[in-house]
Amino acid sequence: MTKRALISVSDKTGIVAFAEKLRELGWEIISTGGTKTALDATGVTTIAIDDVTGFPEMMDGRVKTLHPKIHGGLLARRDLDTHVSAMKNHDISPIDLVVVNLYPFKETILKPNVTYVDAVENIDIGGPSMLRSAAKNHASVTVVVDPTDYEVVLTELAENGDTTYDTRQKLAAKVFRHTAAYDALIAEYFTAQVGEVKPEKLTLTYELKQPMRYGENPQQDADFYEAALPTDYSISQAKQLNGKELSFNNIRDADAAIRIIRDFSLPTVVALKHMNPCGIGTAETIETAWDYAYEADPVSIFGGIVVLNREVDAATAEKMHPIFLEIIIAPSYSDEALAILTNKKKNLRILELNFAQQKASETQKEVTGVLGGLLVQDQDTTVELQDTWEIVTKRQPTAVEVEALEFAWRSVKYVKSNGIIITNHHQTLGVGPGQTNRVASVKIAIEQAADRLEGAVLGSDAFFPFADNVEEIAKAGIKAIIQPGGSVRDQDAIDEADKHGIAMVFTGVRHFRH
Ligand code: 93A
Repeated sequence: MTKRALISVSDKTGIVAFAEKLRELGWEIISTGGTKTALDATGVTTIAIDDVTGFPEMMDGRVKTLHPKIHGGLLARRDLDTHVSAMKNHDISPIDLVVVNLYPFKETILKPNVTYVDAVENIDIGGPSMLRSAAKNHASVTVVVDPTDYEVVLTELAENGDTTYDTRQKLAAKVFRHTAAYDALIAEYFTAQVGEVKPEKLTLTYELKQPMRYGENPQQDADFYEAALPTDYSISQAKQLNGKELSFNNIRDADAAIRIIRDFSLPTVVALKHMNPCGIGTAETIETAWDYAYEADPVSIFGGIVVLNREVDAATAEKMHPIFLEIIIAPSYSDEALAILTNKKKNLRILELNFAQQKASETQKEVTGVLGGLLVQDQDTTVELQDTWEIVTKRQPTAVEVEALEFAWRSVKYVKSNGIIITNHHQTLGVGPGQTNRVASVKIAIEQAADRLEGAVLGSDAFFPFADNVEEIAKAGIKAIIQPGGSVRDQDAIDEADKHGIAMVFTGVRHFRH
């Protein structure tokens, strides 16, 4: 019996060549309006869908293939007499191959001025139905949703007259992934439209962006998936101008760095290692900001990630060039700067990022994997105003100290907990990240800031559980502290600060980062 294919595609890439070959192999082709027009124009003979269903395409194409003559032909089990006789009784012919790709819903909602009506109209119903019918019946039916699979199907048909079961099963799995993701995106869009904040099912869609050589360690396989609707201010959207492919650790570090710098509007440079900032500098010019960030810790920056929030100029590039860095990220680079940075550094990863979308990136949910689940939270992007600060000690901070405390508070937010930072008003001086007790973090930060403690202030991401922290801070000669407060022993810390003439500010906001 003559084999029949149904072709109905929005993305018409490669479809003519595919259909021509199919005809050469003796197949009949049924097709829908636009697809038929495209094929007919090139001389490929096809059967109109109306001639199969006995109905015209109607309601602006909303109903064209949704018919028992189509779905019966796709779903009927060829190995069951009852199904075969049902086909016979109702004059249904089997369909052995389905080639469908769907209305471009994602492309439609990405259009700048898309209307709700247009988005809804681009929800494909008939296409996914055919894909799902064919995929369910993959025992007998071949289903192709991706033009890159045309070749393997044609090869098998040419060689054996049919596809292998193995191929059909793989194609069916791909179809269910495809329709699931298609629906998930529609669900995401609708959920956002109705403003549902805690949907009972989470339908996030991610697409394979980059298979990686390995994960956090060489023994771990890894891949990079990007959100179907990524924000511009994200590592997956950054343009790589130079260097090796980003690794798993690169991507995480780069992501951490671009989050930190969002909190700084003046020319700022953030240097980062292993998810912790190791140097942050703010100045009138990006060149001086680089100096500050570099001098903050010239040891840790080695092999680090550097993000700058202004165009990189030649002078800054000259200073960065001798330092071994893994990644540089900036909104732009002057031609001269790029030439300097890439000179003899073919491995240095240089990324260009759209900083205009910084704010938009803040609304995206933060997703953390745990065994058996996902934790979803807002990003820690609370706007904090100085007028909500409470000065809890006898001594008030000086104006210069207030400026430094403000810088410290912004900088400590992304230090891993327990996080301690020592800064002046434009530069970090000591970072104490990730210790299992707070006093250990204090000691690390003090040791690093060492001979630069004159006029320095200290920030702590969470309250001091004991006064011992303040004792250590006093010993170092630091005169101003900023921390959330909220411990049952707050008074002990305040008393200790008063004893040493230290000014202490409570912000009331905690910034754990684990
Ligand atoms: O509007 S639909 O949901 N109703 C249908 O019955 C139907 N059948 C096929 N969309 C339908 N399609 C889709 O039309 C296919 O998935 C494909 O994307 C598109 C091809 O239309 P044309 O051949 O007219 O360009």
